[in-house]
Amino acid sequence: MDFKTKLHDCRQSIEGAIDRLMPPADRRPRRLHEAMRYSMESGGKRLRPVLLMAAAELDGPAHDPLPSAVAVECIHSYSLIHDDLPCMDDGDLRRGKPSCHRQYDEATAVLAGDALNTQAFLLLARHYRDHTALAVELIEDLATAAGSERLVGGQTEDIEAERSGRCEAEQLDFIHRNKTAALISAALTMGGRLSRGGGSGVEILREIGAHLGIAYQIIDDVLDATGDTGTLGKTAGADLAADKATFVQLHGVEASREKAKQHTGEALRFCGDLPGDPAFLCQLIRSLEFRIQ
Ligand code: GRG
Repeated sequence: MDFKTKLHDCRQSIEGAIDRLMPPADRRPRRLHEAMRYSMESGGKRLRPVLLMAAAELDGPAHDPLPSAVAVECIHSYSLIHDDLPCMDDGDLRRGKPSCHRQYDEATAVLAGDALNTQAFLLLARHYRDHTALAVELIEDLATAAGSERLVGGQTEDIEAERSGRCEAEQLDFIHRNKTAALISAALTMGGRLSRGGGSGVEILREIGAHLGIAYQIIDDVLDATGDTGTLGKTAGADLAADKATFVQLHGVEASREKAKQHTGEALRFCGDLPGDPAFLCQLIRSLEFRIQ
């Protein structure tokens, strides 16, 4: 099967699982569940769940990876909802649509984010309860990546840097490693744990995620500086307008592209050490270097 078809099929199965595993929109309290689904179903690229599925199929999945894939997307969606809030980045547009607090209201958006955060761990506990050690490892991977030293920590330093108007290369690196790369790495390690090899490649997958996450963030910065709002589905030039420290602001567009290429190359080099067949994962990594949104 060619890469595009495989990617399309993979996304379809993730969309189907989101529909099955999220609380119905008409369940009480209705507005909250509608807002959760609004954000989960508003057409993101599904990068993290697709990476999880690709890692799970390295030696063939031993356990159903879809509940884990949805759990990772729940954390991602919650982080985007909260990032768009007026007290954070104050974003009006997400994936070409009004951001959650614009579509509903601020309180509903905060609560929808909170509920997606807990929904992630509920899915892991519920779907892997018969494999206790696996369930605990998955929960630990995701909680670590989403926690105060990683996703939330990265976001915290991002806000601090913006408020102080100062951001050195070391702090920008901390922000990228934690705000962006941590969840990408967790998606890969969780996928590895669900594959038949039972996580024999987990440490390699963690390294791949670290490089891929940095490359992904740098490309995101380049797109913010060079893309247009229609293509990106969010306000282009927002980082520059907010005078936000980004890789592009510190190093310029060309050096940023070169850095993204280096990290992509490192991620691909680590793929060579993985057990099983990493062909789909390698194709995914290559495709991300040339993404347009
Ligand atoms: C509020 C705890 C908390 C964290 C927010 C996710 C985030 C941290 C901030 C969003 C801003 C940003 C540029 C984050 C870097 C990660 C990133 C590139 C997010 C966008 O992910 P995509 O491109 O989005 O996978 P889609 O819409 O395709 O899901």
